[in-house]
Amino acid sequence: MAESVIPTGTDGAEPPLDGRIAALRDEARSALSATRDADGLQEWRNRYVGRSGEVTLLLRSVGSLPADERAAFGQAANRLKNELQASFDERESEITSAAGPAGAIDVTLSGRHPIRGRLHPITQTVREITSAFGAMGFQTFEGPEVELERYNFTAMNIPADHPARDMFDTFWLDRVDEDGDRSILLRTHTSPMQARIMESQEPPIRVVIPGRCYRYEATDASHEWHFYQVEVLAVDEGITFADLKGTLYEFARQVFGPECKVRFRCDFFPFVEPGVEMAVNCFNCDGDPACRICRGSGWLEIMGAGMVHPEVLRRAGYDPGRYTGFAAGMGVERVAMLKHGIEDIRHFYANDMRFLSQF
Ligand code: FA5
Repeated sequence: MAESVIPTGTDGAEPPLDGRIAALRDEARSALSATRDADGLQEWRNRYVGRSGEVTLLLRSVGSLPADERAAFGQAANRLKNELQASFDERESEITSAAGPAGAIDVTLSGRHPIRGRLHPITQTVREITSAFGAMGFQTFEGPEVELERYNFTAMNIPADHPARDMFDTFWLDRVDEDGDRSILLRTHTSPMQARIMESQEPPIRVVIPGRCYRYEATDASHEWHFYQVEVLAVDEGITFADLKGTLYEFARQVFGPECKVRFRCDFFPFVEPGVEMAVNCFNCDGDPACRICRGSGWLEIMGAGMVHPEVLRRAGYDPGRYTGFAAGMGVERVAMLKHGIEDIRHFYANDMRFLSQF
């Protein structure tokens, strides 16, 4: 038994048994009233009533006493144990209620940092593209992803059975109209919004339309079966090919920086005449034949563009003799890949936080 707990007489002799119990009671009580928090309570419990506590040891010592003293001492030690346990419970509830209703909350602990969300890199790129055009006076519109065949194809000068429909491998919805033709699809490009905008507004028109598109194609490093495009449309009197070049070049400088170079080459789309593809210089090389990104050409195509076909204007109810316009459709993932040097489009939709948290 610890000397500090069981006082001995001044002459070194053991005090009487009930004196030892009384001394331990006094000491334990005053230690209990000095406790201030949960840690202090735990420490007290270990010291007095825990498995190796003073009272427990006292009880264990009963067996070593002379037989005629055991019963009285054992009862007194048990009483002490129960009494101290009751005092402990009381003190514990005093301390807990003094800590306030939340009890266990320690307001001095530092908080946990919440995980901050961020915009997906494609959303960031869409916003960057639309704000570059916004600075040139273009308004942003959105439209349906589930589209009517007549907007996706017919209004864009791609009638049924036109070979140009092969350019767009299409996801059709399982619905046929009264002629037995399929009439609803997941839009293959944002160009149908040209027709929707033109039938609802009069020129002058300057709009950009971001949105998701779907194509029934195999995926690879630069192709996804779903991807974003931003459509650009300007229609007014006197719009020329020079406006198309100037606007798209300015967009490229805004998004890729003032050193960016662009290249226009002839291309075919049934809804523009003439049609072009626009490419920007490769971020990875300067025409290195071994470059995996541009395959040695030094250029990366990011959009199709051209002067709005007179037939598309006519179908929309505009007079092609009076109005002209230009249109473009760019791949947002391709723009993001160029800007950030990303080699594989599939990273964007793999939901890997190691990739996404870089943006
Ligand atoms: C079109 O979709 C035309 N509607 C673009 C257009 C609009 C031309 C207005 C003229 C006037 P194209 O199929 O080339 O064109 O697609 C345009 C861009 O979308 C491509 O340059 C590319 O950046 C992106 N794109 C096309 N297919 C995919 C795909 N499977 N995965 C990722 N991006 C794609």
